[in-house]
Amino acid sequence: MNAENAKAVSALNDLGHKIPENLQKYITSESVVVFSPGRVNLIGEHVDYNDGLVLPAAISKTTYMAVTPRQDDVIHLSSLDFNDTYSTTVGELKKYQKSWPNYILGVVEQLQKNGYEVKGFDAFITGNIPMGAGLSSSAAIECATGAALSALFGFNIERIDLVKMAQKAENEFVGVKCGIMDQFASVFGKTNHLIKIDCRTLEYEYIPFEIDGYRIVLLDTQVKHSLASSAYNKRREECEEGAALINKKYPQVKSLRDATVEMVEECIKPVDSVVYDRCLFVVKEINRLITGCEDLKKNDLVSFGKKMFETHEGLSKKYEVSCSELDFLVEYVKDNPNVLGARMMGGGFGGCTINIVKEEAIDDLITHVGEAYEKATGLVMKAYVAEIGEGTSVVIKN
Ligand code: GAF
Repeated sequence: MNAENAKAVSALNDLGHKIPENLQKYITSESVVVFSPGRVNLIGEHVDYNDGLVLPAAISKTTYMAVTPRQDDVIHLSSLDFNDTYSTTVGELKKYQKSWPNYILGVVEQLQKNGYEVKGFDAFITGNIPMGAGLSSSAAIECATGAALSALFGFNIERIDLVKMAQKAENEFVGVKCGIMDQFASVFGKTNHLIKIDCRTLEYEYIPFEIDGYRIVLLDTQVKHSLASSAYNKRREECEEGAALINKKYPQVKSLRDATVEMVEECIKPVDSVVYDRCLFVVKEINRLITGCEDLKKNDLVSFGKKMFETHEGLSKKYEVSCSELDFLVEYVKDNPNVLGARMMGGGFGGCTINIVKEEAIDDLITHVGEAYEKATGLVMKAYVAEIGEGTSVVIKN
């Protein structure tokens, strides 16, 4: 590492961001180093791909990536945490069994499709985002790749275009038809702010997140059921089916964002009870986000917390993307006066619940829920207090 890099590393240390020691030895004078965070989402679940509004934030758990140019056309990928390496070439982007190299190669493919000439490079990645916990470690890898290669090869890509390419990489190369929320939150995150994103227009607004005396606590089920990505794609299809049914009678409805509860009742209920349940949840969730943001503006956390429980109920019973482990964690804290709100978060079928918890009650809560969870499921729960941090940043660029 040269003197400039050493300075950058120590400046980052001062900001509480450490370039992990295991990564430092791979940083040369030609390297670019970026970090890209995971995310939480306060409310607005499974609505991004229905053109709705969402309220995520980047967290201070991040992926770090160092990329260095090569003289040939080889792409060499190395995960320091998995102790795993993959090699391919810029002309032959293979899909692997393991998902992490695909997140990187999917972004390379998008760059190429958009006319950027990616040359050979070495990438080393490490990080501290819990895997499979629904905190979007995949989006973090995708966004890190876009930002790192843009800086390495001088593409100067706008942040919003990095977001779109990262999402497309997941849609097309990985095969998960995700919305835009995770990649947007990872790139646009801002310390101590939520991002209210309109997923149709991509306009966004930062909302200061001040919950005096309370913290966001993530309770991690430690499960990730295998049907997650196929069920996710199926939900998206069901929503599109529902929107098309409404569109026949109300042509102004292009997606569920434009629909009302009454339209869902009139046009979908008589036709398909499953699609009806899915769409009813989405339309109500979009409305819940709007009123939830008003609660936050008025600092009415009690009312906001109730909405989180309602969201969980809908995701579990109507949208059917929860699982017994997530339901257990939400049910267990429901009547606890120190917990204002709790719900499953992200795509579902495992991962974390997000909880708003009184600061002084956090330790006790984690102990008690953890014991009860282990007794009920035989699994050891994990818990994290989420700090809201910065979005994707290039931290070393020569
Ligand atoms: C996953 C997806 F990647 C997001 O786009 C979003 O749909 C979320 O599930 C559910 O709100 O994280």
